[in-house]
Amino acid sequence: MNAPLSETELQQFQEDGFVVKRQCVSFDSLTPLQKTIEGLCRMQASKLKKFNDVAGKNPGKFDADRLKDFDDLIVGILKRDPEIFVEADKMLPSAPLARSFIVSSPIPDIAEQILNCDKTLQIIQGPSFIANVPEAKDRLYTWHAETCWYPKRRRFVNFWAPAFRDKTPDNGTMRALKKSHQRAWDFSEFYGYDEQSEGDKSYYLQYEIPESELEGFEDVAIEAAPGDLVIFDRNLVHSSSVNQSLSPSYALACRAYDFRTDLTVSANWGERPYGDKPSGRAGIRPLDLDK
Ligand SMILES: O=C(O)CCC(=O)C(=O)O
Ligand SMILES: [Fe+2]
Repeated sequence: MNAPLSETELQQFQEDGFVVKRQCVSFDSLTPLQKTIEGLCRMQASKLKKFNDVAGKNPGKFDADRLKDFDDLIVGILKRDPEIFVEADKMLPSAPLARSFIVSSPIPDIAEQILNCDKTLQIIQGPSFIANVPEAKDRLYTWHAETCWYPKRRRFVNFWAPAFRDKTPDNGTMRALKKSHQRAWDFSEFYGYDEQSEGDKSYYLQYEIPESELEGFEDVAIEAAPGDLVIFDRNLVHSSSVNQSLSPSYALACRAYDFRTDLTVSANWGERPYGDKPSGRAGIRPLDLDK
């Protein structure tokens, strides 16, 4: 295997907890992935009468000049019936062109280099498709680390790639706290994003590391373009940010696991002793004293 990350990139990943590898994902695999996402979303929408207006369009006709059509489809579905999108996103990793996207990307080679785990033993989750809609907060994450979501997994690495348009500090990019991967993090659990949405189950579940614990870290808003790949440590503290532009922005997220040292025989990477249980969970709320 040729080492896909240079010495400098690897060192940056190890020291900062993340690195952006520029222009290493081919557009030849991003375009079919976009068609797949569009196709799955239209297929889902076609099952509901209320989506007659969007479902009829031919997904095969997509091209980059029609990004606006793609935006309208995704935003329309998310605003009117997010479950349609959520289920399409669950289908995505099993779609053949999404598998090709992973296989033709440098993700397995980078995972081999970082985890020292041969590709025959890697398990790759994703891609999942993250849409950040202007001004919407229901699909955003507050400060968290992936270790809190995958507590039974000891060795894995995260990948995040802008899809179909640039990610900028303005349009809802990922933020990362430099060098925050060097310690373990505790967290509080709640649904919502801010004070107004606290407890609202139509918002994401958060495993939030309170801001009061995060003082002193350098906060980096990732600036990246389609083709770039962000590689980040399982312990790195990161968050979404509100999209203040007029167009949605998109990202693809994947994780590569080495299951060899895990203390479980389960294939479910998301196995966790806590979660989203209806009872016995007193005090599920943000614990940030500033809020
Ligand atoms: O893109 C985002 O909004 C957050 C992404 C994230 O938390 C992740 O990929 O782990
Ligand atoms: Fe995350």
